[in-house]
Amino acid sequence: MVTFLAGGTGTPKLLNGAEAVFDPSATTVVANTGDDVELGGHLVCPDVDTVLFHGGGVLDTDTWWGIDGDTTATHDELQRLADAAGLDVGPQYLGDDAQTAGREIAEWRRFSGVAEFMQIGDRDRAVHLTRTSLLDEGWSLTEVTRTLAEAFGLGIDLLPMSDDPVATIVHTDEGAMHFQEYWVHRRGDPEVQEVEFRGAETATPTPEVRSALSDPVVVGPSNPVTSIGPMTAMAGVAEALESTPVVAVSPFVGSEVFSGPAPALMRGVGYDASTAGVAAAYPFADAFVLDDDDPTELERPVVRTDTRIDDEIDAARVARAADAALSEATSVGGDTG
Ligand code: FO1
Ligand code: CA
Repeated sequence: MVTFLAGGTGTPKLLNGAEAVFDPSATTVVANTGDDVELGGHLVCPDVDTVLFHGGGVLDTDTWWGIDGDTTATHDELQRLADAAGLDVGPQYLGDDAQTAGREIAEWRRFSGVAEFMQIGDRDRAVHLTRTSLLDEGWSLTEVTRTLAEAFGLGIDLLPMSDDPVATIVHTDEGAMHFQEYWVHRRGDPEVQEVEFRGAETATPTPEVRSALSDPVVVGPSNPVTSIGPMTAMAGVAEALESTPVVAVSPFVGSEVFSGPAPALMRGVGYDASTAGVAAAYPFADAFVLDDDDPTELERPVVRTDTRIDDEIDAARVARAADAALSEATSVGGDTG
């Protein structure tokens, strides 16, 4: 059994070749939900959906989000109607009165659907609409995700990190904003001062997640701050990771990153934007997978390979390195119980 902790791009890229090494029927993926937003009333779970669409063989692997070849008829019409009505475009938070009962903090991830600021494909939207309707009927996000996973024919188990809402809020020189507003609307431009996981003090990992965290864990090459940070901000997660073998694949090569906003976010929360910073962010990791060209020396066991992942062959190579690192982790640090 093995459990992957996944954000939106790095870990799904690793999963794209991991089945050559890790049996899918013995693999669980815990996906970050701190990036989730309610857009026009529909709950969008980008990191869950990237793994869902990947496992279903329909992910757009040019962008690593959304469904390959999806149309955008509804999205385009929403833009046209907003333009015709002379309405403001861009993210607009909805206030308290728009909240769904019991989903506190919703205002921080709840955006108007007028000229929606994220591009939502038509088939993608069907997932959000189904998810939201089932939640409204009282299903948990875990149950909804299991049902969607069946519909997409996933070979692995896919779990949202929590059934409770957590919103990743980026505090910047231009004010506090939701991660999606910072990343999609503002293209990571404002200067990051602090990152907050709103709701994480009261959110709990589900029993399914707690059980998955008793297996050996691979932290994929995801963003330590916004992909893994929301998970470890919940009570009990860091402790669970301390008592199981954990391997982390660095998303950095020294101080370079293959893609995404990790450097600015790492610096913003006070870590070095480097592999050394990743090691500091992951005190629970027993071993690391680092790139051949990464000069970083760590005090924990390291397995080196070429960590650039462009295709399934690359992914399988990094997965083999993670498997080798797990053997090291099991012998040095992790308690297999
Ligand atoms: N990323 C973008 O850069 N632009 C978009 O318009 C966009 C839309 C979108 C819709 C659904 C979805 O699941 C993801 C989407 N993403 C988009 C990706 C997402 O913003 C982030 O890359 C992840 O949250 C990072 O993990
Ligand atoms: Ca450990």
